[in-house]
Amino acid sequence: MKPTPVAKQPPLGTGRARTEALRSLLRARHRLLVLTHNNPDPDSLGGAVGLQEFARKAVGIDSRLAITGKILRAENQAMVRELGLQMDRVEDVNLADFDCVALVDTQPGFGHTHVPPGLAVDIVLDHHVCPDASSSLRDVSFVDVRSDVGATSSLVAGHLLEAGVRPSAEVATALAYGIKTDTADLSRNVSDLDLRAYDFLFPFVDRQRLVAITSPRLPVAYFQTLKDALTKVRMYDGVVLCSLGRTGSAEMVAEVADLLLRMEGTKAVFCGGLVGTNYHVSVRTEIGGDAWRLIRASMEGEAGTCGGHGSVAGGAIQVDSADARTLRRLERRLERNILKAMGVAGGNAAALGDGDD
Ligand SMILES: [Mn+2]
Repeated sequence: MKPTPVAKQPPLGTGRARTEALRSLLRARHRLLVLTHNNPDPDSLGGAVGLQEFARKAVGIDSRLAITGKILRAENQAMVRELGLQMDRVEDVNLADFDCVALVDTQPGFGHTHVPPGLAVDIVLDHHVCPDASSSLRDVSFVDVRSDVGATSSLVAGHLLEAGVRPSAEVATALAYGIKTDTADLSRNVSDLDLRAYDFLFPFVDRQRLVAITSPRLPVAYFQTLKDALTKVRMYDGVVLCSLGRTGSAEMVAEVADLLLRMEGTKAVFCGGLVGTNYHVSVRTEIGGDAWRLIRASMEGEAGTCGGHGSVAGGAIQVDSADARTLRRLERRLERNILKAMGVAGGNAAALGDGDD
């Protein structure tokens, strides 16, 4: 399909004007392809199926969701299963079938995002900040990037609300779960839009299925990884560092970081783990902290990419060789940088259990 040319949208104003701009762009198209970042998380999946609902109910056009990587966390797998979310792998999709492409919860050029070469992106809906983003957004017709909003799912729910669309139970539950995970149950990085979006969705949410998604059974390997991670925790004054060494997925790095932030007295958590030849990093800070500043400071001089908002940030560093020595050196550099950025003197880290008799 040949895309119908659409004039570049003027700078977007209020919520209603944004929604109208999105609707008029989609009206000129026939079939939408929705993409997320690699290994999609609940917010990107929620935002993606929410945009599909918008395309279907506010505009009347058909769409497909296509992903790269895997659905990793047990909760995310439960989300796909419980809500019957339909998606293809990007490599299995015939790109010529689509005349409109949307990126949800990410932007062109982000390190954890694969857009097939030559595929032009028409729509970007996201809430991350990235220094290299502006140049890659130049050719995108509809850009809705709001870094003050806690979840991309909230942006998308806002468009459904503005357009008067009643979401299905599946879509509403997916969007609500996306908001819940990215805002830690509406406790961090929460904007007025996140609250309004959640209120709007709540009457449509299938609470039974939401609980099934939130508390799924976990594989034994999960507990093994957690046990290993806890033995490697290093605690400084208010700063908790943890290396998972070689690990199965970047999601586990993020999950351990979330868990450690709950430790009393913790102001910031820095967690890392090597997956293949990528060293994944997750940074979490107390509410009001700036995880984005910390991750940038820690990754100074390293070959990698990072993104984040408010008290949550993540990144990945490419390592030339995945041997133990290289890993140790990298971790030492990162540790030095983050302690410096936090204004904490290094040298005397405590391990979990150090205080026991
Ligand atoms: Mn998100």
